[in-house]
Order: sequence, then C-alpha cells, then structure tokens
Amino acid sequence: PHAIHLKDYRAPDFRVPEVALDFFLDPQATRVAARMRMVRTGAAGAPLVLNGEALKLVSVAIDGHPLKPDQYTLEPELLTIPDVPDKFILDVVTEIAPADNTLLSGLYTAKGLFCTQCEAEGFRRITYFFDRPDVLAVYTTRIEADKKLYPVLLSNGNLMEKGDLANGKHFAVWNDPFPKPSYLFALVAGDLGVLEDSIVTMSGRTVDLKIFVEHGNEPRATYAMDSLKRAMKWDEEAYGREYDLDIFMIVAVSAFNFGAMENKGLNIFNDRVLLASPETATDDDYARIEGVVAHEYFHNWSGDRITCRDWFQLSLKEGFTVFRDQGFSADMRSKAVKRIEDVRALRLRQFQEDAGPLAHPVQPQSYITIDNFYTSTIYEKGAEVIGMLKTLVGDEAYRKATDLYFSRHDGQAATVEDWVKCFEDATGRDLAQFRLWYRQAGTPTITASGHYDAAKKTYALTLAQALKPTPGQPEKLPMHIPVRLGMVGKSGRALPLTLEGDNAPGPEERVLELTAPQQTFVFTGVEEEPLVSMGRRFSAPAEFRIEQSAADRTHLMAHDPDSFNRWEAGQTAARTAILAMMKGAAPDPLYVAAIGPVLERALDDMAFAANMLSLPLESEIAMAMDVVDPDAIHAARVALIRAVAAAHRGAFDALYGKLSDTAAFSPDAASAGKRALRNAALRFLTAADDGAAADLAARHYRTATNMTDMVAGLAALARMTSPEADKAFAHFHDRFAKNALVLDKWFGLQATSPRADTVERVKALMKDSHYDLKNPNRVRALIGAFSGNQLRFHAADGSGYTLVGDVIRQLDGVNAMVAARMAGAFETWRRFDPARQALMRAELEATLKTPGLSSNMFEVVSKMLA
Ligand code: BAL
Ligand code: ZN
Repeated sequence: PHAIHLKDYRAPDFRVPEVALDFFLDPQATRVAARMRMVRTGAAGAPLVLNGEALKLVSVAIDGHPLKPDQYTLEPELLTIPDVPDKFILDVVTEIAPADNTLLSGLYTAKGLFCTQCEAEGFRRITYFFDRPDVLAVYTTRIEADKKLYPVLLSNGNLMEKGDLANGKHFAVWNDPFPKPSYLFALVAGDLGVLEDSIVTMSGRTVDLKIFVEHGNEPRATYAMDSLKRAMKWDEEAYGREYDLDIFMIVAVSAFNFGAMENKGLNIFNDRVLLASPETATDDDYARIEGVVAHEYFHNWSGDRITCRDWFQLSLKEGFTVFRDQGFSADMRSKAVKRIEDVRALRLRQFQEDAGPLAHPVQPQSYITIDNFYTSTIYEKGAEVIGMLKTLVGDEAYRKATDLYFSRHDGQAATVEDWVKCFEDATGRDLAQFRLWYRQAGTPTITASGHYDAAKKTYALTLAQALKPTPGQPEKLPMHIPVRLGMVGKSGRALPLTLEGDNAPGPEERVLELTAPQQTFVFTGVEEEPLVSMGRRFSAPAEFRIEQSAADRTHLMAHDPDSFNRWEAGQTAARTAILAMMKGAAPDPLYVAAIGPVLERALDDMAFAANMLSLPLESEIAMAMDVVDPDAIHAARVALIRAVAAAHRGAFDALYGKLSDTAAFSPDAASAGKRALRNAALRFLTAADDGAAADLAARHYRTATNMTDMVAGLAALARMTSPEADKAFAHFHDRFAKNALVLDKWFGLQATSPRADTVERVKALMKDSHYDLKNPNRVRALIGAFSGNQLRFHAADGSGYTLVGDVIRQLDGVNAMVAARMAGAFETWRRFDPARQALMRAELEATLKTPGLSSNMFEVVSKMLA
C-alpha cells in the first residue's frame, strides 16, 4: 500500500457534466450501464484514467463504438483508455454482485434491500468513474427490478418517470439537477414502509418528506421526522439555508458502516440512529437521532452544495457540519449540558487520538486509505476549530463569513483555505497564525499562573502554551488560542476583568487571545485575590492547567457563574481525588462534601445535576497517568463513588423518591434530564453492589416504563454477581429477542461489565445466534463495547487483547473498514506497563503478519507500531 499526499493534488483532466446510470438489479449479478459525457479540461492527449474496484467489465464504448481489449488497459483498480477525443460519450457496462459485498461499500444487499454507500470511494465499486470529489456531474438514474421483491425504487433528486415492465419487473427514473461528486450518489430498492410529511420552506415552497423503514417500523420513525422538520427550520434561521429539491428522503438500513450518509436528497441511515420508541430507545438514543438527522440534513449545504476538492479537505464539510449539528442540539436542549457532553466525547476520543500514534492534523497531509480518516480529529476537533473562529470574530461576523462562504463557493468543490479566506474577507482579520489549527496535530497545553498584588489591586496572569511533537511533526509553532476567562472572588462574586489600559471597568468575562509562547495579562482594580475560571465553555480544544487547591476547586464547583466550568471544577476535583486515592489517600473530604450543595440544587437543572454527579470515566482518569493502571483506577473510582454515596445516602434516597413519578413518557430534554438525575441517584444508591443494591436495581428495572430506566437498572445489575442480575438479563433477552437494536444494548451492557468473568461472557456471546460478524452494529455492540471496557479489555493476563485481536483479524477479511476502526482499541498501547505493552504489541504484530491484510488495517496497525 502506498500513501497519497496533499501536495500531489492535481486537477482532473476531464469534466463530466452528465452521467446516466441504468441499473438492472439482481443480488448476484447486477448490471450497470453507465453513459458519461466527457469534456477534456487538462493536457491535450492525456489518457482517460478511471477508478474501478471489484468490477466485472462487460463492455466499453466511445461515441457508440465498442472498444476492443487492446484499446484499453485494465488493472485491478484502474481502467485506462489511451486515445480519447476532447469531447465524447463514454459507455461502460459493468456487472457486480451486491449480495457478496460484505464490505458494505458500493452497492450491497442487507435483509433483502439494495442500498449504496459511496463515501468515500464506493462509487468505483459500481462503475468505472473519476471517483474523486472534485468531479461534479448531473446524474440521471434508471432502476429496473422485480416489482414484488423491490416495490420501492429510489435514487437522488426528483422522480421523473416510473412504470411496469414485462416479467413482473418495473422501473423508475430519477434525476438530480444539482451537480454532485460520485460519493453522494445513492440508490435504494426494496420492500419498505414509509412515513410521510411535508414542510413549507422560508420562500414558501412545499417539500415532501419521506422516511422509508421496514414495514411495521413507521411509528418508530416519527421522532426522526420531527427532528428533520426542526432541523430544516433551524438551518433557515441560524444560517439562512433553505432546502432546494422538492423532496427529501431518508431510508433506514440495518447494515451500515457509518452512522448515516448525506447523499443528495436521499440520506441513508443506520437504523440505530433513526428508529425510536419509548420501549426501545433510551434518552441518549433520542438525542443521538435528533443530532444525526440534523447533521445529515445540514450536509445538504455544508457538503452537498459545497463539497470538498479532495479528501484532505474532509473536515471542511465534517467539522463544519458537526459544529452546525452541535449548535442545533444546544438550541433544542440545554446549551450547558450539550457542551459538557461534546467536550467529554472530545476528550475521550480526540485527545486520546492526539496523544497517540494515529495523531494527525485536522487537515492531514497524507493517507493510505481515506476510510481511516473519518476520525474524531476531522469531525470533533474540526468542529472545535470552527467554534474558536466564532469565538474570535463574534456571532455577527461569524454569520457574515458563513454567508460569504455559501454564496462564494456554492456549486464548487472547495478547500479549507477557501473557508478560512472567507473569514478573513468577511471580518478583515488576519488568520495566518490561526491556520495552524488545521496543520498542526496535538492538543496544546495552556498553563496559567497568577500573581495578586493586594496593595496595587492588580492581578498578573501569565499564560504559557506548549504543544508536544506528534508523528511527523517534531517541531511545533505557537498557536492562536482564544482563552475565555472569568475571575471569582472568595465570597463567590464575579469580579470585573479590567485590563491595564482599559478606560472603563471591564466585563465579568472576556476572551484573551494567546498567540505567543507566553503572555502576561495584567488586570487592575481587582478588589480581592481572585480564583481564575479559565477556558470557560471550553474555549479551545486544549488542556487548561492552573494550580488550584482542592478548596479552590470545590469553591468554583459551587460558585463559578459559568456552569460548564462548575462541572469542569467538579471533574478536576474528582480526578485529583481519585489519583491521590491510587497512591493511598482517603477520599477527599472536600470533594465528598461538595456533592451536598449539588444535591440541594439538583432540581433546578436536572440534566446538569446529573452531569455534576457523573465522575470522570476510567479512561478519562487514565489520560492523566504516565503509566495507566486499570485495576487501581477502577478500584479508586468505585471507592470514591461509595464514599459519596455513604456521605449523602439520605439526600440520594430523597431525590430518588421525589423523581419516581409515573408521568407519561416524553422524549423532551426536561423529561430526559429528570430520568438522568434519578438514574444518577440510582448509581449511588446501588454503589455497595450488595444484596440490597441488587434488589433496588432489579426493582428499578422491573418497574421501568421506558428503555432509559430499564438500561439504568440493567447497568447497575451488570456490575453485580447476583441471581437478580441473571434474571433481569434473561428477561430482557427474551422480551427483545426480535429487536436487533435493543439486543445490541443487551450485548453492550454485558461487554462493559466490570465483572471478572466478562471476557468469558463476551466469548460466549459471540456464539449467540444474534451475533453476526457481517453486521457492523452487532460487532460494535459486543466487541466495540468490550474494547472500551478499560478494566477487562486490559486484563493483566492478556485475554481481552487476544479476544479483540482475533476478532479484528477475522473481521478484516469481511469488512476492512470496520475492522481497522476497531483496531483503534490498541491505540494507547504504549501508555501501559511493560507486560501489557508486550501483550498488545504481540496482537498488533500478529495482525500485521496476517496474510491478505487490507490496506485499511495495514495503515492503522503499522502506524501504531511505528
Ligand atoms: N459523510 C459521512 C457520514 C457523515 O459524516 O455524515
Ligand atoms: Zn458528516
């Protein structure tokens, strides 16, 4: 396998204004007749070189004249025609076997349904084409199939024609008037039910909305439909973006590599992020559905109308679209809680990526397989970079810049540079240094130190930034970092931030711009020694460090006017306490006591309180250690939970009781917050993991009227060795045996259990008839969940490593994309003790030696071992 570099980008030699595709669907032998109008734009005489993969070429013709085999060359992944005119019609007929396509890239079948996934390079598995995002064509798609088996025939754009044919067949013709790259092509055929609705856009056009699901699942699509309508309206208001076609369709499928896909006018969804009912979906599922439906819809502008010039620009559409969906969810729910959740996810995945062998910039410089770059860095850090731009230029200028971007680049395949330039042109700011956020990998550390001069009433705050080397980037330059700041007095009041030279008292919060390796900011008129509240609302994807005592942290936990930083202070206090306990300290009495006021105020904002009560996860604590000790982390964390539980038993009891009403289920944020808080209380009330805890957890499970509460009860039981646990898991299995998505929860809860027999149980579950290596959701539910179980995946005997190693090697031959992603479980291997390192290295080396290894897997494993 060889690497592709950004510096080698070359514009294509041809334009393809139009593509007409004719599909004759058959699971084993689908015939695809493609007609493409080609216009030379590059060097005279350059050959026509098209991508293709796993295709049987049936025929190829230019301007109606069939080519003989000596007029072209066929390599495993390329079709080259040396002599072509400057303008011509190319006809290519290929044959493919969708039923054998376990990679789920290109055209494949799943549960009797034909569907496609073309991002990033799946279209080349359908026909020979310029399978690159900078070749934009208008597509007309004709689909012919058996009418009984496949009554629904869908593709991008508008339906132009449909009708019956001989032999029980029928056809449909779709046309998408918006030029698009091949990765946005989509086709679906099957026997599906549909949920229909419509919306009137800001200019008064009616758009039909259709969500296609398996028959019987229509009621489970209503929340997705509601989310879609809210997302469409929000994009009009927040970004001035109106939907452009007359119809918008979503299809849910059960086997899918991604969460969902933004194909123009025909989004295809993993049913996991589309189907919901109170009996089958948790509040987290509802929130995820709302977020993903919005994300894919928002791509219509940030992705489809303006796409990427090449895959090095992937964050141009993904980072921006994540930022947009985060803004939407924050507006639909609680801004503070959404921010906490997003930051938590970023730290868990992206900070880990940045600190390890797979670290790469938001704009990578090279890749072997682009499928490996749908990463947290491209997505979530990319979104953070946009959030920083917004912080630096302000809300109004941000909107001006995005308006400019949408108007200047509509219909184009753009670059990250185009995007930044719009911000410069719209605001007049010089963003030269800011561009480093796209180029430099790694998480900067910002260390603050302060000096209070009581006589002069000044406070000098020195901020220093540092960025460690990452693979391929030994030297780093200082970044342009927005640091949002407040100061809190000992009394708990917010202090004004007046900088030396200001001629009026300053605001209670401001954004400092750190551009040098070290800068000192002097505040005047500071009436008392302040506590600094730094990086409010996580103003940069950085690690903010400031020397503060446990008392300072618990003070901020109670008094910081910024709720995000109240949570942050609580997390830092808990993490510090747990790290100290690992060295023999007792649970920090200040932290334990600080939970008292949290409980007293819990009903004011229940979702927020639930987050305040959620201790840092084991893997978050691991990030703070030089050598990770999974057993000690687990033991200390459990001990802190037990100490908090013991100190506040009465308050937890009272809270749990108060929240135990029987109101009808509603998925709204306030109701979800209430359930989250009650379930947080349950965690502490069952902390002892003894018989009484099992009884309470079992009662919680039995009396649950929705999936959120059932899962909370089961999660508590999953920690315990108790007949109650076995009974509840058996009951859950039997009740939901026919519902794959719910069974995934059953797999996952067992895989994440801290019980000593978890490895054995996961092995047994792999023999369950519902487990299926060919279905990414099943594999992720069991093996993905297990590899996130820090305690048991990192079992000292290596049994967890062998289990996951065996699965990824086997899966590599079935679905290399999913397998390579799962190999990320070993990403942190160098951060453990020598014995565990040796065991993990052995798994990685065995993987690298596997015959027929995919280039996906080769890339991630070789980088991890480098
Ligand atoms: N474009 C791949 C799936 C997504 O990010 O929406
Ligand atoms: Zn996306």
